[in-house]
Amino acid sequence: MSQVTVECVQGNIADQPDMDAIVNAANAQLMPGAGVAGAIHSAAGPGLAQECRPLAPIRCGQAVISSAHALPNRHVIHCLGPVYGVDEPSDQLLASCYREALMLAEQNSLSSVAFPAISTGVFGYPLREAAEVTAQAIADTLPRLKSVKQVRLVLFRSGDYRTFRHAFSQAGLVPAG
Ligand code: AR6
Repeated sequence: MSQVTVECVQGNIADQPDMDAIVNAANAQLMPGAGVAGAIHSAAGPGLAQECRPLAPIRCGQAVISSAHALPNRHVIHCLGPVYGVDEPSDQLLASCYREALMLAEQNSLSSVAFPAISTGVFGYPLREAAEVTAQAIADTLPRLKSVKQVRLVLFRSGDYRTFRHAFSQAGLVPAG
C-alpha cells in the first residue's frame, strides 16, 4: 500500500496555503501568462519572474523549481506541458511533467505538492485524456516517493473536477464515488 495521500479538489492553484509546493503550467520562458501561470505570477509578485529568467528556456516535459516569493508555499515547480497535436508523443510528455515535478519535490525533501491540470487550457489537451494520462503518471511515480506524502490535483471547473475524480478512482488513487 502506498503511504501517499492523493486527492482531487476544485479550486485555485494559487490558493493552496497548506502545500509545500504548487506546480505552474508554465511557458518555456517561465514568464507570466494566462490561466495558471497568470494566477501564480500575480500572487507571487515580480520576484518570481526575476528568479525564473536564468532557468529558462525549459523543454517540453521538463520541470524546474524556484522559491515561491509572496505565495504561502515554499516552492513553485514549473512544468512545460505539451501543446496538444504539436508536441509528440503528447501522452509521454505530459506524464513526464508529473513525474519530473514529483521527483524534484522528492529531491528537495518536500512533503506535499499541488498540481493544476497541465496542458488542458491554452495548450488544448482534451480533458478526459489528460486526466487518464495524469492518473497513470502519478500512480507510476508513487512507489518512488519517500518524502512526498500528499499529492493534490486542483481543478478550476466543476466538470473538470468530476472528470479527474473519475479517472483517479479508475486508477485506484482515490476512493470511488
Ligand atoms: N487554478 C487552477 N486551475 C486553473 C487556474 C487556477 N487559477 N486557472 C486556469 N486553470 P492553462 P496550459 C485551469 O492554460 O494548458 C499560459 O498562458 C484551466 O482551466 O493555465 O498548460 C502559459 O503561459 C485548465 O484546465 O495551462 C503557457 O503559455 C488548466 O488549468 C500556456 O498557458 C491549465 O490551463 C500553458 O497552457
